[in-house]
Amino acid sequence: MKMMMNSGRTIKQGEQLYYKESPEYSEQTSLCFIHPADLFEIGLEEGDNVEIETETGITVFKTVASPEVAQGEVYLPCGPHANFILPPDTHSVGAPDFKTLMVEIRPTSKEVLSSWDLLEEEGGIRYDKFSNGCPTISPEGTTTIKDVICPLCGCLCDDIELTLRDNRVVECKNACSLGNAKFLAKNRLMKPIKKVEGAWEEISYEEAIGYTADVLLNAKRPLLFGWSGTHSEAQCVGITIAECIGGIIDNCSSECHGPSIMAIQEVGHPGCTLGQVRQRADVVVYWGANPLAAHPRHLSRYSTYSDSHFLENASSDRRIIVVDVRESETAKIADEFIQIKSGGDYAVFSALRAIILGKEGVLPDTVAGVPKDTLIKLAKTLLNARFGAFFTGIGLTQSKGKYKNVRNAIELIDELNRHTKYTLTPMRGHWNVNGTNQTFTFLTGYPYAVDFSRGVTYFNPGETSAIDLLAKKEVDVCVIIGSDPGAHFPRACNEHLATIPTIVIDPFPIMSTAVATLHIPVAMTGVDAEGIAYRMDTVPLRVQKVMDSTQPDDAELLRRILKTIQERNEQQITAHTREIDSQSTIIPVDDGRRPHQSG
Ligand SMILES: Nc1nc2c(c(=O)[nH]1)N[C@H]1C(S)=C(S)[C@@H](COP(=O)(O)OP(=O)(O)OC[C@H]3O[C@@H](n4cnc5c(=O)[nH]c(N)nc54)[C@H](O)[C@@H]3O)O[C@H]1N2
Ligand SMILES: Nc1nc2c(c(=O)[nH]1)N[C@H]1C(S)=C(S)[C@@H](COP(=O)(O)OP(=O)(O)OC[C@H]3O[C@@H](n4cnc5c(=O)[nH]c(N)nc54)[C@H](O)[C@@H]3O)O[C@H]1N2
Ligand code: SF4
Ligand SMILES: [Mo]
Repeated sequence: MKMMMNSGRTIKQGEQLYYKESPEYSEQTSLCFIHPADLFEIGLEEGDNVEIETETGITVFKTVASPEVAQGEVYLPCGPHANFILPPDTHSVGAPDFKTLMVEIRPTSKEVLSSWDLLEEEGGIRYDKFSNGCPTISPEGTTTIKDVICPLCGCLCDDIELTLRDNRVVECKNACSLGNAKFLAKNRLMKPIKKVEGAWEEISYEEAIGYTADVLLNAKRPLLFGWSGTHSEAQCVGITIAECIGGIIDNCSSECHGPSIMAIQEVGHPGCTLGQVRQRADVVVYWGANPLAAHPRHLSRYSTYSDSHFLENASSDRRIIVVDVRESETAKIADEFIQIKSGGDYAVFSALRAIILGKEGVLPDTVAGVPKDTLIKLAKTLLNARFGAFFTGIGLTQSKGKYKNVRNAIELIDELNRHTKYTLTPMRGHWNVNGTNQTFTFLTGYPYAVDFSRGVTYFNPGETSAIDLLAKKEVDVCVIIGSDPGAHFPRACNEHLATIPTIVIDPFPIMSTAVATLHIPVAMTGVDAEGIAYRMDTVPLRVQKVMDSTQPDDAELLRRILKTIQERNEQQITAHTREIDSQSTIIPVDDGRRPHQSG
């Protein structure tokens, strides 16, 4: 049966992000949420397996009956299983069709594969020698530290309380289950590991740094990708390396909220701080975002459940509206849920703009599955706000229309601002993905996908963005830092990563480790490393460390790689110059050849 695939966050998938080697992670990423009527039509019961096929791949998922999902659609958790069947085409924006892809679904008696199995099919080799080691050093006895910042999602909650004992975080208070799972994660990688003849061998940091510098120096089209999972000081060193080697540097926004940035570049950003939303907003709209699974404390700290300086009965006075293609967890607790057809956002924004302009007569009876009356009622609610806040998710940037959806959302905000006060904030995913856009922009002029190969910066999502470059096999060396394409990129990208020198810099063994030639472990920001991160509303916060580390942090490691590149580059230039000098004594300059052409 042909169905529409939508993929995204679930709370349980998120709880396993720092346990990707575990069977529980594979269990969570291989689920297929499907409407009971569709299950019946395929002739299956909940829990039976299905095979999902696209032009790119085929793999097995376990069904979960979910009346929340629209008939004719399936919802897959974000992870290696969904991406095993995902074509890498990004339609020139950098982000593939994570949320709108036609797939073929049929019953199967085959078993679900583990994430490691999938990565091995993509050309990788699993890493499963866990020592349960611990590179952190806590103070003697038991220590409790308050007001710690959670380095997981763009909310950067700053009220976490951690208890440390025996070099580990042993208790975590106030965080949601995602933050909690990250703070308590244990399987850190203890030493750099290198793939030698198909097996993993431990090597020294010095050797790892030398290898990285060498391959980067000799690369023709090196890509440095990730950066959302590290602090901004490290991002700045990374940009310097990219410039030094004439490489490309890209960050996770190219596959995430990059399209939101493209829209903002076109029509501006009516933003505000989260504090303003908390104190003033009486209408909050989550559009294509599901914070209960992806930013679990957003509602209690800034919207639905938070108190407010200016609203007397904040939780009852505030109206929460959710627009999604399925009845997500957040939709269930909203005052109003508008269910639209997949990819129908652009039309719905246009319809709302028309209504607000007094042109509702031009509208048909339904727009993208939403009755006209519902839209008129929604427009009234929006107009009646004293302060309205839109939070837009990747349901807009990764579905049909991509950046144009966000552009139209901003233009709706513009329209509403003729009548009352409205703002829009993208629900930035990683804890420092917004930081990547700040550092990239202030150092290079562009927010992501920056190509230094021309000697000046060049930015063209769809051409200089990571998924496009890898899928076209353009990259000959890749450094992955603070990101896990092994779990989150379409399979074609991983298949290419497995054929080139790929260096992973990450505190944990991750899915990308499988396709890497070298993995260098580092201290983890927010636990044993510190630095600046930018919250989703662009407020910079200093993420503190709570323990010392026996490993370098990202900034330090990258500085050492940069220094080695500069030294070896110097040596190569000196050797090259010496060669030219010696040849120029042999080759007469007046024979028409410039000395360096002979070298
Ligand atoms: N649990 C968990 N939390 C995370 C992460 C994680 O991996 N796991 N990752 C973090 C990251 S990187 C990010 S970017 C954020 C993302 O956070 P969100 O933006 O909330 O991301 P998703 O859950 O992928 O998608 C949001 C919603 O878009 C809906 N959607 C799909 N298609 C359409 C459409 O055509 N129109 C509309 N209006 N909606 C549509 C989906 O049904 C889904 O409910 O989460 C962050 N937090
Ligand atoms: N099917 C499907 N696929 C998707 C999506 C989808 O909706 N559906 N969403 C896409 C989106 S929006 C995104 S952003 C990506 C997910 O984006 P990824 O970047 O792949 O997300 P994570 O797996 O959380 O990777 C973060 C990494 O940072 C590491 N890390 C944590 N702290 C530190 C540190 O201090 N230093 C370093 N060096 N590393 C650190 C963690 O160990 C982890 O490996 O997935 C994309 N893929
Ligand atoms: S909402 Fe985000 S920042 Fe806050 S505790 Fe949860 S994961 Fe951490
Ligand atoms: Mo993201």
